Amino acid sequence: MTQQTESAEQADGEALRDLAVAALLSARERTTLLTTAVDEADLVKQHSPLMSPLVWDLAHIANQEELWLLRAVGGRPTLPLLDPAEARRYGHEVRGRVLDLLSRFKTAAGGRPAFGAEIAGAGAGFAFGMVAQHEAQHDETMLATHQLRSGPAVLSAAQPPPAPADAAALPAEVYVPGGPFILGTSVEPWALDNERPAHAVDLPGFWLDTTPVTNAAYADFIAGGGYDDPRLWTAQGWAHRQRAGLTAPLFWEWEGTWVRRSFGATEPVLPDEPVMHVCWYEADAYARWAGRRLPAEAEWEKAARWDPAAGRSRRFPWGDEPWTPERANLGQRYLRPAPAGSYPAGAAPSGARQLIGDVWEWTSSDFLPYPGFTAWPYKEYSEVFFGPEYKVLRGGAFGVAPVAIRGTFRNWDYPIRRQIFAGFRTARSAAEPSPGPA
Ligand code: AVJ
Ligand code: FE
Repeated sequence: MTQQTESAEQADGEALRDLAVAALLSARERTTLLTTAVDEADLVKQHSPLMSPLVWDLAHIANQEELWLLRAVGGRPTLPLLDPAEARRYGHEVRGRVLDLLSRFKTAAGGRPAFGAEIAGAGAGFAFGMVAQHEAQHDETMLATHQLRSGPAVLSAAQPPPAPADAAALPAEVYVPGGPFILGTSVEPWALDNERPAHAVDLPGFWLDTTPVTNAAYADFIAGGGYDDPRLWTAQGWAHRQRAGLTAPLFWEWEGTWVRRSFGATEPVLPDEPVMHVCWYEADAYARWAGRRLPAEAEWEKAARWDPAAGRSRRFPWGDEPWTPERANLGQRYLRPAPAGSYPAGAAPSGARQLIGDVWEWTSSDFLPYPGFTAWPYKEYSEVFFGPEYKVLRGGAFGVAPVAIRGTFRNWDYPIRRQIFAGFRTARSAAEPSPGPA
């Protein structure tokens, strides 16, 4: 076996500093928009028992930034409940001091920044990358709060372009050959603790859907009685389906045809758009109905990162270069996923599309530590969540900022969760490449 490697495109300290500044400013721009699109009463209101008021996210973002960038890592001050004006003032003050700190940044000997928390194998400046990702994650959480609130639309965005000409002719599935590959990373500078360390995993060959499962395909599952057949569901899934009265994705309504609520507007369900707002149990039942299964997390990452020709794992499906708007639907530029088959420039070597962006993808895997995991910089980021009660999601959605997603990124949630921007694709095992069903 040849030595497997992961690509190590280590940016130098100055470049990472500039990336941190850009990611912090971009996240704050989005935070500001999400918290000024509604009035003050709306900011302090709890729109759903599932979500905090938006003002909580606002103050929490500033509090984490102060804790990790302006104080020594350690004691966590309790956050007083702030009103919107206080929360804004606090965020502004913390950010001013952080930008001041970054502007006084000096590159230390060896090209490493002179400050910032160190993590084994990662460059310094990690704390800044972590804080930028944290704010971006809460921007996605706040977007989910916006989707749950009632009342007229307050957010607007352009429509994603129609699917490219070749989308209709794409094969339904792509083959990912068997063999070992490198899962996780030890070189990605801002990879979080749960993505580390890089390690070899040997997988049998498998087939994976070329694109996420569409609304049209999911509507067939509903029309075919998928919600009424307990044989398609796990025991826990069926119990949940019964208890919660699930009959369709969250936000869907039947009005002689399927319509859905999207950020305050009611619209037809678009047939070729990836399905979203389904829980893990629904995704798992659909896959069984289709005679398939959810991909394991390692399968998803192999399909997204492994370059068989080069014998190494890429940072992203398209290669090692950073995201560009042609490569994936990220950053809340559109407030919906793009049609299935979009983003040919973001395709993986296997030919799979839209692995990054559009919708989070449920995997069959529980959220567990990789061999050699070390909690960093605090156990509450990942470690306290490891275990069978959480399922792993991969790839990020249209609401995720580019700084907060990469081929190794791991998200997790309860299998009943539906308000997140999650869909899925399906897989099947196969030892040898052979034509899949039409
Ligand atoms: C990684 C999305 C599960 O929102 O609970 C935000 C990210 N951690 N603040 C979450 C996070 C701390 C986390 N998820
Ligand atoms: Fe947080």
